[in-house]
Amino acid sequence: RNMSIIGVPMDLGQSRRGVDMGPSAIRYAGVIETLENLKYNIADLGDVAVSRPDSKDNLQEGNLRNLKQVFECNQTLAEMVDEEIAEKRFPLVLGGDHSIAIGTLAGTAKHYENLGVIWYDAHGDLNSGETSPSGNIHGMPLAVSLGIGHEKLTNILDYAPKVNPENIVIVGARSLDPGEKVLIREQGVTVYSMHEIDRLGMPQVMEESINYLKRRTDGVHLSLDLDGLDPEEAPGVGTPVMGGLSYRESHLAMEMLSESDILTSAEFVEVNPILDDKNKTASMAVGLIGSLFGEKLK
Ligand code: DIR
Ligand code: MN
Ligand code: MN
Ligand code: MN
Repeated sequence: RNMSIIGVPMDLGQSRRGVDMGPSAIRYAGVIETLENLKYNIADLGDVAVSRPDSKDNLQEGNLRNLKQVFECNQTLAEMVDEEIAEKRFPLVLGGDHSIAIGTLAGTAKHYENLGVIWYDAHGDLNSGETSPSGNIHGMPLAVSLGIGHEKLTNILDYAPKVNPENIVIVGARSLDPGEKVLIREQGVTVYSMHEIDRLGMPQVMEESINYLKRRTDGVHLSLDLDGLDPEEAPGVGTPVMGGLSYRESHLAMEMLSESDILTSAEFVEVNPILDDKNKTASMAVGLIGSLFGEKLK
């Protein structure tokens, strides 16, 4: 099993510096060793270049902070992911803030008629320049993949939309902006918020999600924002929201995904070592990656 690891040291899609060190923190926590022990043949492609903004608070056209730099980086990332999939290598992308999902999805969705997406996150990331309260592009990547947002971003690799809204399942949501709620209703995105997860339990939520996506998609991407987990357990994130998923629930979710064998690409984002407690959140990401790729007590 061939896998390519791509680091994306991007912190310009949001307002707290330090998340650009996420890829190093996750590597330091042992991601390569963990996957090699699971018999993956790993190519670590290193980190995508991210250019620096001219000024600190760079709100550019249409309420999009650092649009130019975020666009350029995602363009490069999309080309790399595209190439790895073409060479039959599983792409595992390490962030960086969640704006990098724009590039990952652009490079991935090209290869599938009907790509499914599991968005594991406290947030919906369904804003556009018009609805965003922050101007931060990390709150927009899922909307961009639906073809909603700035044309520069929606048209990366010259096609749009990347994903059908009915092929998206959001897990762990507990902080949705008004415009995001409208979009979810209008577009038919499936959402398991913390309310549903508490009522149904993670086993049923994952079973339903997996069966649903299995029926209607020909590939599934997992986009896991570490802020989906509870900040008491995963403190190293820029936009913590209390009342989140536990480490145990998340492990179970990864193990069920592993057993289902539906995933065709994955990314782990928003680890900010500056805000972390002794690299705990990066270690948690590595633990989840281990479970996702088959580490289980036999
Ligand atoms: C908020 C926060 N909805 C925004 N989004 C975050 O700025 O659009 N996404 N933190 O992960
Ligand atoms: Mn996110
Ligand atoms: Mn497609
Ligand atoms: Mn989030």
